[in-house]
Amino acid sequence: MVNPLTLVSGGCALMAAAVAASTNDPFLRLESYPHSLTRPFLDKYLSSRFYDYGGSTLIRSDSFVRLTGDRPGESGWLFSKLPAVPEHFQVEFDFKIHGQSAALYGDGMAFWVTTHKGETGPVFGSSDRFEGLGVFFDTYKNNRPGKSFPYVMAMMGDGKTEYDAAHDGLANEIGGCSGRGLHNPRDVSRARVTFVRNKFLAVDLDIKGQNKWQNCFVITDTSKLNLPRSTFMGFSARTGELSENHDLHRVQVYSLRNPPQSYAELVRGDAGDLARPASNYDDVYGNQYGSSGTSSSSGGGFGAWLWFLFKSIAFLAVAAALGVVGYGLYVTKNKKQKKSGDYYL
Ligand SMILES: [Ca+2]
Repeated sequence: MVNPLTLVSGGCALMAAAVAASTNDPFLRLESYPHSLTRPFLDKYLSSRFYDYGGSTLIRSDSFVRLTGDRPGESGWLFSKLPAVPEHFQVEFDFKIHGQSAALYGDGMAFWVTTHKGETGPVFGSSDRFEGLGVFFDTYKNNRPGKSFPYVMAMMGDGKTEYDAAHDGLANEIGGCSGRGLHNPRDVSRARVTFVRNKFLAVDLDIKGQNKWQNCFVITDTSKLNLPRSTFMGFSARTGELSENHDLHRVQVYSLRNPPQSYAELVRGDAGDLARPASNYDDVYGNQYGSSGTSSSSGGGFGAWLWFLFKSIAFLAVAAALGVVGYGLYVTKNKKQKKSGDYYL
C-alpha cells in the first residue's frame, strides 16, 4: 500500500472525538470520529488517518474494507491507531459475509475491543490470549452440538486464556445466539454492541438489513464485564480450507455521555432509531474526501494523487504569476512616485 503522505495526529484525533450527535438523543451519543469508518475509508493522501490494517485486508474506497477474500488461508485485520475507546460506548457496523459456495464456507470474523492492536493470529485472524472483548461471527461449526451456525458469541479475554477453538469458543463464552442468515444475505448485515461500564453489555443484530434490531444477548453479570481501559477497537477475519469474503461497509462509534442503565432503557430510548436504510448510508458525511471517494486504493487512487499534484502545481503557478504582476506594478508605481517627487522638489 502506497502512502505518499501520512498525516497522523493524535492531538487532532482527540480533538475530533467529541462531535455532538442528535440533540433529542436521551443517551447523549457523541460520535467518536477516530473510530468511525465510512466510505471512502482513505483520505485524499490515500491513508487511513485513524486505522491501521494488515494481513489480507484490502480497502476499496468506493465500496468496502475486505478483511479476507473468498480464498483459502487468508487472515486480515483492521485496528484503531489510538487506544481511546470511550468509557461507555455503542458501536454500529455494517458488514457482509458472502461467497460462491452456499454450503461450505468459513471461518468468520471478529469485532475487538482489546489492549493490543493489530497482529495476525489464529482467532478469526487476530491474536490469541487477548485482553478485552471479542465478539465472534463464527460461520464454521467445528464442534458445537446443538447450536445453529453461523453463531455469534462474546468472550472477555484476560490476556492469558486461549480461545477454545476446538469447541467454537464454548469454554469462555459469556453470551451468544444463532446468526442464521449471516452467510450470503441479500443486503448488508448490521450489528450493534452497547457497553455501559458496571451495567451491561448487549449485542443486537439486523442480519438481513431490515432496519430492525434483534437482541442477540445481554450480559448484566458485571464480573464477566471486566473490560480494561485504554483499549483499541478492531475487526479481523480468517479463512481456512474453506473460505468466504468478509467485508466491512461502515463503522460508527459513539460515546454514551448519559448511558442507559439497563438494556430495557436502551430499547425504550432508541425505539425506531435504526437510522438509515442499508443502501443509503454512504452520504451521511457527504463525499468529504473529494474525488478519491470513487477510486480504489490502487489504480484510481494513483489518479487521485496525480490530480492532487496537478492542482498543487497549478496553484503555485497562479501564485507565482500574481507575484510577478504585483512586483511589476510596485516597480512602476515607485518609478512614478520618484518622477513626481523629482518634479516637486
Ligand atoms: Ca468455528
